[in-house]
Amino acid sequence: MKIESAETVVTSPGRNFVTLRITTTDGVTGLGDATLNGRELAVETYLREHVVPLLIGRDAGRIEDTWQYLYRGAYWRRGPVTMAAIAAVDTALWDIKAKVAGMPLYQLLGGASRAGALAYGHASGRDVPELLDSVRAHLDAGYRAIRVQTGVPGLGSVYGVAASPAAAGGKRYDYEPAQRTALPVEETWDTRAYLRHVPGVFEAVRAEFGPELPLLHDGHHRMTPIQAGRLGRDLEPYDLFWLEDATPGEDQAALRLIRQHTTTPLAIGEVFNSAHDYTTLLQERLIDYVRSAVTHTGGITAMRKLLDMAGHYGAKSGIHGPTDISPVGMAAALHLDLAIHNFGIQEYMRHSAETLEVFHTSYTFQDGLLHPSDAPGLGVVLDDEAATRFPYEPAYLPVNRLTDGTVHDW
Ligand code: EZ4
Ligand code: CO
Repeated sequence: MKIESAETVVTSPGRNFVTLRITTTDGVTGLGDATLNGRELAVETYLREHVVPLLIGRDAGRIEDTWQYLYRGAYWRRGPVTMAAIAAVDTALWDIKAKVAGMPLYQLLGGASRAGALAYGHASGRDVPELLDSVRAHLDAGYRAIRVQTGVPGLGSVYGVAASPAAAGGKRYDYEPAQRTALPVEETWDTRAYLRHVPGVFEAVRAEFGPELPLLHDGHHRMTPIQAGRLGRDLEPYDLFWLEDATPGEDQAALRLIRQHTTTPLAIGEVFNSAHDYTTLLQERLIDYVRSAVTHTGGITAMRKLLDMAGHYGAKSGIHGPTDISPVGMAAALHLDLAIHNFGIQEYMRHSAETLEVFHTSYTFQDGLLHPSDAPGLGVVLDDEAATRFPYEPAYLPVNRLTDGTVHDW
């Protein structure tokens, strides 16, 4: 069975998505997610100009060989654009292989290791009362683990905190985490104000919801290692499931310093795109959870290897699953979540109704657990007619500056 054609589909049902569809000579189709938030067209061009011509006529069953051909053959290694493009090809070929086998993909990955994947949702509020309402709404929606983010007194909008519809001045994220603007929105940041505020927020959440509910927090790369060590220590009484992206992750040695100061579990890696980004972190046991996305890390093939490597060092999965991972990328994550031994948790921000008009999903969310379903392949269908109704619109993630104007991590 050979690859007869491959095409990219760019659509914006509430937010931008890039999808690759591969069709075989037998008429079997497979989908892969290639969405890179704010840089969508770079991946689409890379695929269309440099990858699709290489795929035509290849044996659709040779997934590992195709992965190595695209990775080693390009000479230029790694990087989010390249690895998202390879991920899309790899995921589409796994979708095809599982459809041909008549099985859900997780069966080809070794079968189910659990009933479903524990999911966490994003609760947020500009202040504590709004946050507590958001946590309650997530519990009512079935979530059994919750990420907690709040606004910081003295600062305006903070990334990761949903602005209410009432928020004025065009600052409202119409589809967080990106905004449909020709230029990125700029936000202001003050780490000392944040560090003073966050422990009290967790105190309030624990007081309201008790000790059992798993709570997570995302630092979004904004702290120095010593600041992160202090926050981790200050949060120890509230027993976090994890503190995510405390510092910019490419500085792997920074995690040593954080580890020396706190027993709060650490998660990192949503901006990584290769297992090589984790070697120090895993070998020295500096992290507890691996946050890579299937979409940005070379697909099912590369994620399976990365997660197996993490398992050898006692680390678990926490696959990235914001709404800028398409339903195709989410389904791919869920098949891995079900199959691997060292599953930790799955991020799950629900996609909008518009997104689900374009991507028909079969995965389920029940009693806090996600399941990829037993549909053959990934279990996602792309509706071309619906996709054309939502053309691409430029949209960007925000940029962060300190109060004196200095550009900062966010
Ligand atoms: O900011 O996916 O943990 N999840 C996150 C996400 C990321 C976005 C960036 O595109 O931090 O919301
Ligand atoms: Co994050």
